[in-house]
Amino acid sequence: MTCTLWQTPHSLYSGKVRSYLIKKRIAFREATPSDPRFADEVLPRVGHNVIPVLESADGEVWQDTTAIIDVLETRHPEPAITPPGPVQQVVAHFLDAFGSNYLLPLAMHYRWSYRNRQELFLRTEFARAISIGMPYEQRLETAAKLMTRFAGMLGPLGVTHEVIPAMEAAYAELLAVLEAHFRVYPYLLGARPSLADFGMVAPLYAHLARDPVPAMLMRTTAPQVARWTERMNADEFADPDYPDAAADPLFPADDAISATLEAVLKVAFEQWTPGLAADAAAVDAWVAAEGNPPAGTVVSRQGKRSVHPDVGPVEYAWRGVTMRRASHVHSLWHLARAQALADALPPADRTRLDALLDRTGGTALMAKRPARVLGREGNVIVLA
Ligand SMILES: N[C@@H](CCC(=O)N[C@@H](CS)C(=O)NCC(=O)O)C(=O)O
Repeated sequence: MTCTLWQTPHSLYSGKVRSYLIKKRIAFREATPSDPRFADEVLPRVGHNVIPVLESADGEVWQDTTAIIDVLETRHPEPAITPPGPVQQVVAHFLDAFGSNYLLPLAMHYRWSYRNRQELFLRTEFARAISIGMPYEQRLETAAKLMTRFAGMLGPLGVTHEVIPAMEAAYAELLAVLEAHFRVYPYLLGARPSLADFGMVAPLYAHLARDPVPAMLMRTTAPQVARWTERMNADEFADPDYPDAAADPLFPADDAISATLEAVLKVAFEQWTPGLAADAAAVDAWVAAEGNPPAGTVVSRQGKRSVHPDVGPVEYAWRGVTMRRASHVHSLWHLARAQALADALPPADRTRLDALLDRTGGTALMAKRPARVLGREGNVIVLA
């Protein structure tokens, strides 16, 4: 039975699910939003305009990459993408949230701040989402209008001239530690792909490895990261760089986290903590301003359904600049999955996690959360 992935090749979150489906060897076909069935039959069941959407062979429809992977994992447990160690599992969930949320503004920056250097490429990519019923030139023109809508997201994401140098320096640091890691290991947790890889490949593939300007940067400064994005899109690979992984293609025993992955965690915690704290404070302020609304209330300004809702602006110091952007509620909901796993650890495992967090600067971030728990119902984030 074959499911359908509604996607486009240049869509950040589609890349996450595609990679997952490939690595799990789940049969799927791809379809694009230019097919009228998407607007007529699929989107009404999601509730708002978004990709990716996964449609099962018997017509069930799922949205949000996290929800899609959750449901598929219950139906296709093998090959395992969950490492056996409890600390490894927390790390995998953390990096899924980090890649899927924190890196979104950076990916959008490299796509849209350099739009004029990659215009034809982007028009060609966006045209695939546009009705095939019109002449190609007209599709390219229509694509340009759609692109202007997406480019307009840079402001709410906080990407301004003032902060771009700091963002680019932060990305260079991240690429450097990832490059060092992928010289030794084919995937983040070791020999096998996990949620960590699927979350990280979302921004690092569709935008940062495919769009011409960031692709040039990645390929020339972090070629092993570029190769990992390719590896994440193939069910098997034969790179001779990892003889140990070829000999033992399992997750590391004894809940081990490699030194090179610890270096990645250190960078990730350092870069994400201030923004995440600001997002948590924004949700607390919104809950108070709304009079502590009941469970089930949609967490979004004016209750508006949106792919990534916000509850008002945030402002915080970050790497020598002041970040000003819309709050990002989804980050908190996503990170809470890692936090819940950490909270449930038995004391001995918790002690080992705490030692890791202490070494990598992650204690504050893993403790940071809004006072109210966030849930997800009907494809939107709600108060639990
Ligand atoms: N958290 C969602 C994000 C999905 C998402 O942002 N999709 C983008 C394309 S990659 C989109 O459809 N955006 C439309 C919009 O923001 O209006 C997921 O994991 O699926």
